Amino acid sequence: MLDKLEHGHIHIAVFGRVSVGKSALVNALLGESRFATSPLHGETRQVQRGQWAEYRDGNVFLIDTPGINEAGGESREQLARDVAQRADLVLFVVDGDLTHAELSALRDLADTKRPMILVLNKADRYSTAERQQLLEALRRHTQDLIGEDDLITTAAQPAPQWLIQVDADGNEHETQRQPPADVIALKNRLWQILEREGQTLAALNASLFAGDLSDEVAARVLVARRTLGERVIRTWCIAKGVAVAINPVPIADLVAAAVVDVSMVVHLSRSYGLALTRREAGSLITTIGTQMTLLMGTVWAVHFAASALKLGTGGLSAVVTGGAQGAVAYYSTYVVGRAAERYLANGKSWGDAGPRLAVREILDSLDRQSILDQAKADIGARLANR
Ligand SMILES: Nc1nc2c(ncn2[C@@H]2O[C@H](COP(=O)(O)OP(=O)(O)O)[C@@H](O)[C@H]2O)c(=O)[nH]1
Ligand SMILES: [Mg+2]
Repeated sequence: MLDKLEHGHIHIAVFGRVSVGKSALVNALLGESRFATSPLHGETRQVQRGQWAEYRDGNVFLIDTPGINEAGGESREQLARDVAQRADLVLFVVDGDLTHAELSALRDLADTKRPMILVLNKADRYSTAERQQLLEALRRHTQDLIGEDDLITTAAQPAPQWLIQVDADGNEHETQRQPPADVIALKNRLWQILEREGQTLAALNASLFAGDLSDEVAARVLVARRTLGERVIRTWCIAKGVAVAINPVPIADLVAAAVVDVSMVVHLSRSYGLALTRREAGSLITTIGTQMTLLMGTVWAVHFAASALKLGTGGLSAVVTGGAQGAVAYYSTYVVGRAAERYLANGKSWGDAGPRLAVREILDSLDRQSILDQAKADIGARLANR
């Protein structure tokens, strides 16, 4: 069930003329140079015999395409068809007003009813006034094809700037500065479209959405993560509660408990785009567990006493004790999950206050009795199903 929740792949493809910056754009979205870009100086516009290239980021697949050229209408149509077939979402990239070839390809793609964003790249090459004019022209030419919010400007790989500095002795030094890429508006729009298409859960563990989003979008990403997080935690809690309830050997309870908690934290970390190894998850749980033992020693004492009791008695009473013990196990996993989630939401940090305060706040915010009741009901329902 958890795997299902996570799956649902999203394919995002770039489409456009050769050298408008498709590969650069995909790199900028990923924040790393995954695809080769090629500076084509002057008028040498030979068609790159580039291959389709694909990179997986969580459940999001970014697809780079070789690019269309001005001639060869047939191959252009073929490429448009192929892209539409493979992509759930198309980024149509241009670096100026539309050429005839681009407009006709845009029409072909629009016909396939895929969500499409028209990206005006190389924004750094234009002054503000020029950019405004270009956007107006693009809007006019694509009125019936592209929604108003789906026209976005980017600077995927802005041209380097030369700075001339004069030192104390009057010597000139030339230094080169690489301005950062600007694709934030595009990322924000991407998230909005995925949200609209109901694909946020699948998009969550893509590092694409881990970083520099607008505050508003970042807040919505966080809410989507919480929803997923709560579901992940609840499911693992039930798994652990049931495992403990039906397991007659106390030492095995403890081993199962550790395995389940580690799996849960690893799963949570992936949905936060901050994948932890099992070892890291284990040490995070140790930290949380230490604070829990300090703060609610009695609950743990009950847990272990019940564990011991279960070994001594048999039959029906074991099941009853097992149920209660399972509920306690469920509760402890719930607290571990919530604490781990807070640590992840905070960018893998406890913040200044440290783990002690975080765990205390979580314990204070939870209604223990209602969680234990919920646990008994959930575990009871699963046991009845067997
Ligand atoms: N000035 C400027 N140049 C860019 C930008 N994006 C890409 N380029 C340059 O455009 C050229 C072609 O880029 P590339 O990504 O290989 O284009 P593709 O053929 O569409 O994949 C490269 O020299 C890039 O450095 C940008 O935002 N601003
Ligand atoms: Mg390319």
